[in-house]
Amino acid sequence: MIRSQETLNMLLDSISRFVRERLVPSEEIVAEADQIPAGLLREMKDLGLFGLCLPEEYGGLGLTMEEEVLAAMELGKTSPAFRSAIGSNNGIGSTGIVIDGTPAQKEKYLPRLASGELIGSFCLTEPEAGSDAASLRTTAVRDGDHYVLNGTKRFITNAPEAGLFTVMARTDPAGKGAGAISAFVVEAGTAGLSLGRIDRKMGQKGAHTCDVIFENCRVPAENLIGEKEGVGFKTAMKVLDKGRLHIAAVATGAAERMLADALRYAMERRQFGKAIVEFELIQAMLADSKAEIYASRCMIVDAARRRDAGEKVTAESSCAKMFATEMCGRVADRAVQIFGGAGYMSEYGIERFYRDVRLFRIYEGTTQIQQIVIAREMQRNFES
Ligand code: COS
Repeated sequence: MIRSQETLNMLLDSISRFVRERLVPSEEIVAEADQIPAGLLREMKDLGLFGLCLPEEYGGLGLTMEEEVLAAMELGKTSPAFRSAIGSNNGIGSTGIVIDGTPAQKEKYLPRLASGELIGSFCLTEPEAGSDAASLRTTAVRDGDHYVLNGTKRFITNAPEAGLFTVMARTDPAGKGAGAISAFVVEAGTAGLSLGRIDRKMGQKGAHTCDVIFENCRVPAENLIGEKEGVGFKTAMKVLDKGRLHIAAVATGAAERMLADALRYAMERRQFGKAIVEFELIQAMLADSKAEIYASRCMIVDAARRRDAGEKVTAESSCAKMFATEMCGRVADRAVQIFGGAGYMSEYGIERFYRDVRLFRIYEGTTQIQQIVIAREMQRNFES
């Protein structure tokens, strides 16, 4: 749902201009330094980018899902590290509190997440629990008016910068399944919480991940999200339903960017006496990419509208994530191919995108997990 087309156009224009004029020129510096300059982060805060999707009553812009995916497509048109910096505050690092938190939890944390003063992160994955998230082993044992957390979370995006962690842990250590899992908010600096060293990744330089380690970490009972035990896995899944749609939009924006770069190169690069864009085999790669991006946009906007209308979009969100991220991988591959030898060279930038976008098919659920989610929803909704 778009609340006001005029207001949204203004927002999308200002994001698009910021991406073009401030972020794109800094892509190489960020990749080299593995760090977004502090000045740029400040500008992102001033623009309100950390609170795009947080409710207006807590200082955010309160974007609807349809508005959010359109904004995410614009943000996707530059290095994914920039989107990642604001991604967890708008998504997995705050959504648990937004959808299932108590009024007091919202009051306490959302305004600071919306302003970017606090960085949020989402701790689900563990060394032995990746795709099989319900098998997580981190425990949270009640002790008076606290829970004591023990366990290790792995590959946690923005953890090195985070001030607040949404942590899924087992409140019934004897319970094996998803029903024994609860979600907590844990503040950085809590005794017993420590970080591993920053992971060295294939791409997305400037976006950081690391282990988050809990050793007898005492968390006040009031930090149990919704003050309800046993529903943390469902909270995590609902967070991912929304997050997957967002990632689909970011992947689509990245594909648009790579296609634009490939088209520009094909128009300028001359071989056999003419611009290579005149060759039909190049045209086929451009056309296939254009059509797939268009299909992806249509899917994402449809799923977003359904979510805004209150429909459960678990299957649609997974369809969009699977299609958009796989499509983005194909577009990245074709873009490198169109650039030819130059596509393999760092100075042209396209190889960096090729590595950066590889993660889209993995995080917030691999393509294979999306297939499982989609097929299960089909089975669930089957009427003979
Ligand atoms: N919304 C609300 N509830 C949901 C849900 C959703 N989208 N998906 C599952 N649930 C509920 C189920 O209804 C079930 O509840 P009941 O026991 O009351 O019926 C419970 O959660 C457990 O669900 P399920 O049995 O489907 O869990 P599984 O262990 O079989 O696995 C998958 C579910 C594989 C889909 C899940 O583990 C998953 O998404 N894995 C990937 C994790 C991931 O994306 N990690 C990326 C890192 S986070 S950036």
